[in-house]
Amino acid sequence: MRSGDRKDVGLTDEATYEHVRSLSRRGLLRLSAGAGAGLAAGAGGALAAAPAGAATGIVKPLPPELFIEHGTNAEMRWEAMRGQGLLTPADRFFVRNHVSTPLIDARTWRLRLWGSGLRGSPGEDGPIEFSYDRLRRLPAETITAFIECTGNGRGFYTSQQGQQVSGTGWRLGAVGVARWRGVRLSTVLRLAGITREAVDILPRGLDAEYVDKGENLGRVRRPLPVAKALKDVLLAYEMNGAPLPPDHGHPVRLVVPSWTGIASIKWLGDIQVAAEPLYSPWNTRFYRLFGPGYPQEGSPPVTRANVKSAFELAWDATLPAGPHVLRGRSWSGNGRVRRTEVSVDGGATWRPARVLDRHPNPRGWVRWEHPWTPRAAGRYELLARAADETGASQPDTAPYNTFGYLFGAVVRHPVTIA
Ligand SMILES: Nc1nc2c(c(=O)[nH]1)N[C@H]1C(S)=C(S)[C@@H](COP(=O)(O)O)O[C@H]1N2
Ligand SMILES: [Mo]
Repeated sequence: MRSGDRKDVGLTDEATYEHVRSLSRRGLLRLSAGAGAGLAAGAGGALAAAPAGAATGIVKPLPPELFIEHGTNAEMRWEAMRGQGLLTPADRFFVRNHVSTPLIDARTWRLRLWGSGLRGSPGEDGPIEFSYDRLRRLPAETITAFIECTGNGRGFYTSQQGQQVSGTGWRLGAVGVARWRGVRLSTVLRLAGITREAVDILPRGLDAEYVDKGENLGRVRRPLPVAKALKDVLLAYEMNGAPLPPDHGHPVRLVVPSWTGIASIKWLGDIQVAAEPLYSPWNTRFYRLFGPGYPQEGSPPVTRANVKSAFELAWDATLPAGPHVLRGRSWSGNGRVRRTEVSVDGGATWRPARVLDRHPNPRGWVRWEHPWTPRAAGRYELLARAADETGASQPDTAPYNTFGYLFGAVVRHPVTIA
């Protein structure tokens, strides 16, 4: 479907998103009586308990030189990207699990689409199901895109700004770039008979129900506006040329380019397609900005990732004296990174870094380097700050929000010259 059908008037920015949702809410209230059968769809595949890493629930090995464990999550150490190409290999890609990695058999797995925003295919009654084989026979597309947790960098609210926030205290390693291959979500939505009245979809994972402080919130699911769903979202079954690994959503996950990681639902089981706005704890209670300066119900749901930069260097690294080439990467959910600057003196002076990627991928990251010959032994703070094609750049401090989302400020990276 051409996105023109639904006038793609920047529906992917938060304010417009919220506006359109409230309009359709008003228009559709009268239609939604009796729409309470919302959670009718069951699990779409056989589940087995993963022989997961003892405490984390993550299947792949988490060698300490590549990862920092945080409860059920694992953060990539940035020195693990040094010497790598554009992509983050799956063996070091961060994992963010609300619960734990399920093992799903692709042969019995089904993706089910249902809801008031579908007309249904001719001759089909009720929900429409796609097997793994059927998805793989549909036209395939490959994209290179980052996935980044909304809370990436959260730890710096506390360590750099002295603020208390709740959530995993990531440094900058909750991001990775991969080559994803799959079917466009728009292809599948069209085959399922999406109507012009559809406003939101609700993709839901097959991982176990998420219990938050004793309260069962059900399976991980987060509404996505139809405009974004039809624009550039992929139902991915491959990562970097291999079948999706269990921890990253096998057999099929969403990849929602440029938006923060929670949109990219893993272990996809079903997708509700609705002619009315949809809600779940993941777009009401979480993944909005709360705190002073925000309304009681929070900001509109977080959508795009913000601008960030990281050095491919251990945290608190000790380096020998002598000439070095500092390397790093910058990325933004707003589009292409235009420039990155580096400071080796704690932010007193800045020099442009040399960007290595001639044609930056607006959904990926750019690599850059900066030669550095420290004058003396001792402690240094290295800083990198980027600006993207919209002019957005990295401030000295990140505006506070209670969950510590979207830490976009310049990170002060300590190193010692021996
Ligand atoms: N089903 C399901 N999907 C999910 C999650 C989850 O816990 N369950 N976590 C989300 C979050 S918060 C992030 S940041 C990304 C992380 O993707 P990755 O583990 O492949 O890096 O997956 C998203 N999709
Ligand atoms: Mo996340």
